[in-house]
Amino acid sequence: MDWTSGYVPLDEQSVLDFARPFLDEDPLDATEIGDGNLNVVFRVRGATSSVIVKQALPYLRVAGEAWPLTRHRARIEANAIDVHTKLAPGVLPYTIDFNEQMSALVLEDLSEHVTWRESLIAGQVLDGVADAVGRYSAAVILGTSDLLLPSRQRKVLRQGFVYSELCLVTEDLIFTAPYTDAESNRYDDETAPLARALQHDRLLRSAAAEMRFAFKTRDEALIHGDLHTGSVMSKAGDTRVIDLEFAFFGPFGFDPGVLLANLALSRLAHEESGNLAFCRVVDGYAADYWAALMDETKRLWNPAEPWYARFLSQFIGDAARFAGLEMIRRIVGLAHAKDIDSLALPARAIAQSRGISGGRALLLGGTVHTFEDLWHRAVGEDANP
Ligand code: SR1
Ligand code: MG
Repeated sequence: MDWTSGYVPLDEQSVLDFARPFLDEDPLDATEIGDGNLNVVFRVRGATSSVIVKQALPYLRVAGEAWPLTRHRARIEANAIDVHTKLAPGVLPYTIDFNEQMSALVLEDLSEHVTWRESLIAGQVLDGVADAVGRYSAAVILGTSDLLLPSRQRKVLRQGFVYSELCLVTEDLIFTAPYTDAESNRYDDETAPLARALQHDRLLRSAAAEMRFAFKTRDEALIHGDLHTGSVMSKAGDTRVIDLEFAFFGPFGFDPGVLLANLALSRLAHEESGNLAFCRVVDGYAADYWAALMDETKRLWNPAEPWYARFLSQFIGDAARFAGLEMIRRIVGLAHAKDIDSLALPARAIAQSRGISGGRALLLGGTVHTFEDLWHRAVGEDANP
């Protein structure tokens, strides 16, 4: 089959032929392993080697054909992997091929890695993961910003990553839907009164609108755009950041906010399950992530620059507010945090309520100036049980 003449959705059978040029062995078998909301992902294996084939569908997988999307996100992901790999070598998955017509990436198989989220849910410690992701965040944030990248180069790069269809999805799911009676919202009966109250919370709606405006207009850096703990995979000191289809030029604080929010939800889940020892691990992850981000920022940019302290202050303030929105939408919106959803009642309902309160405190509790303040607000009064 000629795989360059047009788009064909792959299945476990046809992907064998598609992937054969990259494996050169026989027999091959394939399994669809995608558990994300957007694409199909196949692992294709021979006796000695394997690859991942990730294909964009012309619609949002989690919503079905009723939510059409172009397949352009595959091109965005391929390009973003290239740019971020130059800035953070070894952190992104190695791209073996990109087939534009098929909207399919052929990627190295990280079969021995686990997602950070799954390891968090299992209570398994991954060494070095937070440090690696913190350094990655700093490298891509600073490296694609006007702080480090020469203007002319940046203007060209900027044109390749405009506000995309997936930015519209984020705009809707994080900044709008949770504060309206949107059909896409999903919440447990126990959480319904809190979820509905968000729709009438004028202060919160105003804060969400302000941050939505920041998300849409502040094209400060080529960010990952969906840096939750399911977008990180790790094994024995080798950490990778995956799923770059949401990449766009957005605000500095967005990626750190999303990441810290997902860690905070994990922390709440462990606390409500009574797993206090693992709470300390998650506290450590969050602190290590932020420390690595700051350390690498200092290394890449001149801390003697008079503007440096003010820059950092705005950075953490924004991260805190984006974190608040991410916490709330992972409880009442379309895409939930499995960390909390997998709890039994009543722990699940308590964690959900605390997640919403933490998000609200981050958005409305006054400007956050330090990481400790951010984390304390996110995980609540019982940060040190
Ligand atoms: C409909 S897509 C839902 C979510 O999945 C992605 O990973 C993003 O987080 C998005 O908001
Ligand atoms: Mg994803």
